[in-house]
Amino acid sequence: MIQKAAEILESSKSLFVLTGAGISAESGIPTFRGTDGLWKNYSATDLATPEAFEKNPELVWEWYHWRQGIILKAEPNPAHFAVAELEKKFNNFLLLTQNVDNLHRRAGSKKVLELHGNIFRARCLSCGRIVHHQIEPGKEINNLPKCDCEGLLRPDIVWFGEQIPQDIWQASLEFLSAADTSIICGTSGIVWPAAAIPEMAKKNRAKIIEINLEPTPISSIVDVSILGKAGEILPLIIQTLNTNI
Ligand code: BJW
Ligand code: ZN
Repeated sequence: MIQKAAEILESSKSLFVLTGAGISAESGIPTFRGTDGLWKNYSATDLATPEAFEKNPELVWEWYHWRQGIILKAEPNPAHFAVAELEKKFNNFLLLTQNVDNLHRRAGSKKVLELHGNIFRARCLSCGRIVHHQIEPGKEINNLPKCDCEGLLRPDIVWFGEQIPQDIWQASLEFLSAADTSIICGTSGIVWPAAAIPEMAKKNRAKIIEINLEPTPISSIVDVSILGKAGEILPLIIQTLNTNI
C-alpha cells in the first residue's frame, strides 16, 4: 500500500492534501470524536456551536483556553513535517486543514489554508475586528475576553451551522479541480463541507490516498486506503519516494 501510494505520487504533477484532527493526535492534541473528545464530560462537538457560546460563553472560552494550553505545549509531529516535505516536492501543492492548531505552519508548511479558523484568533461580536488572542500559560483568566471597543470577543473559529470562509473554500475547489492526486489524512470524513472533497476529487478523476487509523465513509471511494498512524505512514511514503527516485 505504501509502495502504491508512492507510485501514485511519483506520477502526479499537482497534489492536494486535506488534514483533520487525527494528524495532530500524535502531538497530544485530543481529536473531536471518540473518548478523547470529551472535556469535563462535555462533548467537543456540543461545545463547538454558536448556541453553546450564546448560552455559556464562559464555558466555551474555558474550553478554548484549555485547548490553547495543550497546543502551546505541543510540537508538530513527523506527519506535519512530512506534509511540509511534500510541499517542497510539488510545485503545484495546496494543503487544506480543518485544524485550528497552527501545527502545520510550525512544521514549515507555507501553502496552507485553514477551513475552520485558528484558535489563536478572536473576533469582536460588536465591531467585527479580528485580534490575536493567546493565553499566558499558567496565568488564570477570570473575565470574558473583550475588544478595545468593549464588545465581547469570540473564538475566530467556524462552529457547526456557520458558514465556512468562502474565499478559502473557493480557492480550495479551484486547486482541487486541477489536482491529479489528493491525500486525505486523519479526518473522520463526516463534517461538511470538507467531507465532500474526496467525492469532488473523484469526479475530477484524481487519485485519492487516505491515511487513517480506521476505515471512514470515504474509504470506499479512495484508490489507496492505508490504516495506521499518520506520523508513521506519511514519513514511510516519503522514504519510499526518495528510494524510488
Ligand atoms: C488518526 C490518528 C492518527 C486519530 N493517524 N489518523 C450537509 C449534510 C449534513 C450536515 C451538514 C451539511 N452541511 C452542513 C451541515 C452541518 C455541519 C455538519 O457537517 N454536520 C455533520 C456532523 C453532519 N456542517 C457545518 O455546520 C459547517 N458549515 C456549513 O456547512 O455551512 C453551510 C451550512 C450551514 C448550516 C446548514 C447547512 C449548511 C461548519 C462545520 C464547522 C466544524 N467545526 C468544528 C469545530 C471548530 C474547530 C475547533 O474548535 O477546533 O471543526 S467541528 C470539528 O469537526 C472540528 C473539526 O475540524 C471537524 C472535523 O473533525 P475531524 O478533523 O474529522 O476530527 P475527528 O475527531 O472527527 O476525527 C479524527 C480522525 O482521525 C478519525 O477518523 C480517527 O480515526 C483519525 N485518527 N488518530 C491517523 N494518529
Ligand atoms: Zn470591537
